[in-house]
Amino acid sequence: MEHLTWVVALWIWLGFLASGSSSIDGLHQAFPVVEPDPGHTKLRLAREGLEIIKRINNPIAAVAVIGPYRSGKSFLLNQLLSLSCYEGFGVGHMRDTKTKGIWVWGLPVELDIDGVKTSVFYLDTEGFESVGKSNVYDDRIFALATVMSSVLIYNLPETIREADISRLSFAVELAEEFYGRVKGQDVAFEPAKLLWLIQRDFLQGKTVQEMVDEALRQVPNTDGDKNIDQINQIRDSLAIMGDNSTAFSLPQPHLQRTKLCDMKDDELDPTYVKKREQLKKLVASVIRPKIVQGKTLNGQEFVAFLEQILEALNKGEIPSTGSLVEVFNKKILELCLKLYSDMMAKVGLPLSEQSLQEAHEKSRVLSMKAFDEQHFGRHHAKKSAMQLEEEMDKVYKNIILANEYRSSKLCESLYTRCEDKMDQLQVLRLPSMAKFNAGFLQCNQSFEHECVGPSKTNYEQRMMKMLGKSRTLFIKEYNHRLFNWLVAFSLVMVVVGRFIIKFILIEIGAWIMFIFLETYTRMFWSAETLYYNPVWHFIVATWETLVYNPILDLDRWAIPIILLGAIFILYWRCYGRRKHGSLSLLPLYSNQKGGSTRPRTD
Ligand SMILES: Nc1nc2c(ncn2[C@@H]2O[C@H](COP(=O)(O)OP(=O)(O)O)[C@@H](O)[C@H]2O)c(=O)[nH]1
Ligand SMILES: [Mg+2]
Repeated sequence: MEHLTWVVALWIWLGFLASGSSSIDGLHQAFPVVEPDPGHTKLRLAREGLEIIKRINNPIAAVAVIGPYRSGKSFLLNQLLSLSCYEGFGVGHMRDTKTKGIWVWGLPVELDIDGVKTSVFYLDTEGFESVGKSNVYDDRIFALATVMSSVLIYNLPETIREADISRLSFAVELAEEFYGRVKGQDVAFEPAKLLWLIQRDFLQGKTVQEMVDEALRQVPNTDGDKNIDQINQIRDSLAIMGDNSTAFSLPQPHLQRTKLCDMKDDELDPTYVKKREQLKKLVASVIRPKIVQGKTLNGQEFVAFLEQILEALNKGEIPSTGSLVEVFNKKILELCLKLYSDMMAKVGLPLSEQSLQEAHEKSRVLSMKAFDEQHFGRHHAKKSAMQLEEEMDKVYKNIILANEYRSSKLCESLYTRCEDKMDQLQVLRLPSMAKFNAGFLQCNQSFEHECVGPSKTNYEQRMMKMLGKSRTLFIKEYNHRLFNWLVAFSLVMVVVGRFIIKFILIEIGAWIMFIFLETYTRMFWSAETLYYNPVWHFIVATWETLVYNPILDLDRWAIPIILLGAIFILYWRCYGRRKHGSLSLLPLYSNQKGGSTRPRTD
């Protein structure tokens, strides 16, 4: 039994070892990271290389070697990684397939950089000046290597030529765009440190630094040649980048270049081996983890960064710093747009057009200021700024629409409220001009005060029309109803004079009034003459004082009061008079039975 356990344990251990070594073995090769698309003008990501990078959790740094085709880039990388040509990157004379796109060595070198464990990837690139491909493609590879690496080794087989200088203009532009960002803010990404590597001994007594300096020195341009002028400008910028660039020379490893791959270190030129080791140390000393927007990147993030950059570089005809600037400003742009939208969301709608415009201006200026403080790119940020303006305008247009909608909703409801109120005032039981006017005024004022926004003018006009109509109608009805009330009043007084108070003068007065109203005014006076008559005004004034007074709203209380009055009179008639007798001061109708006003004693 014990024996069996041992066998199982050994078997598991062996299995573990095998799987471990196979995973290392699996990585002990180069993988494509970026490859050309079928048209061989643009680049696309290669899944295998990205998978390798994604697995890394440490901060990542990359060393990329660029340079002309067949300048010994792959060989150099193998030397830096201590790999033979058979295991490392494919070296020109050995394999038919040349390096296409960008490749990565599967096993990163782990370095301790300022106490941070960093995984350094080595990248091999397709060389330029290769025939049959567009220049734009070369530029894309060059641009991508420049952006993604922390150390960019520019491998030169001979001396520095003008073409090399102008090719570096992209790196210069990048450094200019992204490096000089407003103080205290994150840089989009630090430009790679440039390492001029001059292979072979072409130096003719000069040090390599002298050679670089000479190459970067301005050349006289007496004819004002545009091309020379441009290259002189790049020279200037490269010289400003001085801090960021180092020069280094490597002698020939051996004279027999085709046999290089079969040679061990002790067969190679000892100076070469020594210098190569120095170069390794130099690379290790200058390399820093890639920092993007203030943060180091792990494998996943590095791949995401790569995707972003590649998309930007593939955009348009030629790879440009402008499109990179756009990529980095995208997030800032979104944040600033959000800032604008948030500020505008706080503005309570509806608002008058002018106030809305003012709020828009204020928010726009603030978010533009925020963008100016944070954006990347010195010269190319204008496009992003314009885009932000456009986006804000779009949001503003929607807010304008929302404002119009809210304003019309609000004014509509106020209008309807007023209309209802006016309708109510029309049907008052006891019509009162003062009451109507007060309602009218209140309606008008509350509308004027509360209805705001673009719909105001429109509704104001409708409101005026409605109020005007309502008023005319009311006045017409008012006089008419008051007249009717007067007629009714005269009749009531007839009844009161005859049956209740039994005072003949009142009855006669009431009859005269009734006849006057019903015959004379109708026959000889038009409604206008009647209603413009001072007596009518007096009647109106009395009526108004009665009906619309601050103590009692007669419109509401008239019926209860009349009922009460009737009850009281009835009571007085049936009970009170029996007790106290009637007043004898007034000429009353004589009692038919007793003929006297004597109080009854029974
Ligand atoms: N003479 C000489 N040949 C080299 C040197 N480095 C590489 N080679 C050879 O140049 C050829 C192209 O090398 P390779 O690394 O494939 O160049 P790549 O196209 O830039 O990657 C191969 O035959 C290498 O053996 C060097 O420093 N001196
Ligand atoms: Mg190669």
